[in-house]
Amino acid sequence: MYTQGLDQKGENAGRRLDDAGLLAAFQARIDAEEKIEAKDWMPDAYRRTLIRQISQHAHSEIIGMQPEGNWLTRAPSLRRKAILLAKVQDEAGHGLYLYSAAETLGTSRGQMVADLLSGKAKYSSIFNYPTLTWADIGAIGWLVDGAAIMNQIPLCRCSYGPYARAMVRICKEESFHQRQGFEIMLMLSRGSAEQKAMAQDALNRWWWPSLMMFGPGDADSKHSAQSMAWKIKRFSNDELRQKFVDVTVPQAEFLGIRVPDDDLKFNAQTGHYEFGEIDWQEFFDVLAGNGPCNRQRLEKRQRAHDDGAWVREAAHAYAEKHGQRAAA
Ligand code: BYC
Repeated sequence: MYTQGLDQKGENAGRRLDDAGLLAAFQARIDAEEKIEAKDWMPDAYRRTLIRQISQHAHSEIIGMQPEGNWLTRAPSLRRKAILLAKVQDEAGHGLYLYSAAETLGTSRGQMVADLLSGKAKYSSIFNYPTLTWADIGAIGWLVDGAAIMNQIPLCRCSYGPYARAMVRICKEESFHQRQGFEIMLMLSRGSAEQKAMAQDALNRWWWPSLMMFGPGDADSKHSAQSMAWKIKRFSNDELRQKFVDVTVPQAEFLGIRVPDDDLKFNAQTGHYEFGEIDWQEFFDVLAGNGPCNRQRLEKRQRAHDDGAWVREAAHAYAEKHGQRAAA
């Protein structure tokens, strides 16, 4: 491949070509829908953008285990417990594929975890809200995984190969997650008056934070234009949010529960639902670390990291022993 060829000729050969030429060749590959691979030349900003986005995505999967894990011991039946356990384990797996994809860009797992624990790296705003009732587990699967799929299916076509390939499997699993969430909501909404009220209350609390998952509005999204030119993102934040609303409102109607938005209405001319103003102040507060559960989430993650120190030490010792044996 052209850019791999550049790498093979060594750094100095690369330096002789001017940056503009390299950038133009890189963009031409993107425009031709070629996948960029780990050893290919790429602009530093492309590498940094991907490390930022993929590591934030990985952290979201790992922190996302907490609100759901909260209900593992209180799931209403053995069947529900087994399903939820499988889902939470899937999220851990997603985190691991994504950390691996980010590592191909030259960062290390240790560095990414350190950035998460120090508060430097972000994770999805949605996981800073509490899971107060069992219906929240249904709402997370239905809405949060539903929003995740809407955002992540286009990432299967992301220009960076390792990220795009990781997303294929993740999306298949998210699809199962979304359905299990919807099925919980269906059971509750067809159940007793108390169960239906619980489903409604969960929708009331999770609707707006789910819309915030797609990120700030396009006018305030500082990374979107460049990420779309690089085909990391294929749709803007607002486009994906609109698609999510259009798909999800009829599902709420099917469940017989009400989306908590007085301004929500279907526009027959555009074929889209119009919806009310998102409370962006709440979103930016959560991003700044002041959501209902930010501190709790990071403290718990830090404790788990400390408790796992012996596992990491044992793994290092084992790898070292094996390395010595192989060398001998
Ligand atoms: N939460 O310029 P923008 C899951 C930040 S996991 C927190 O639009 P971009 C699941 C953004 O990072 C779901 N921060 O950024 C797991 C940037 O800040 P910095 C996670 C947010 O990157 C377990 C600033 O705001 N999914 O589904 O172009 C159980 C400006 O934003 C958020 C992914 O990570 C947010 N919601 O677009 C169940 C998908 N939104 O870094 C489910 C991959 C924005 O400059 N990520 N920010 O300080 C993406 O697709 C994009 O990164 C985003 C944001 C659409 C999220």
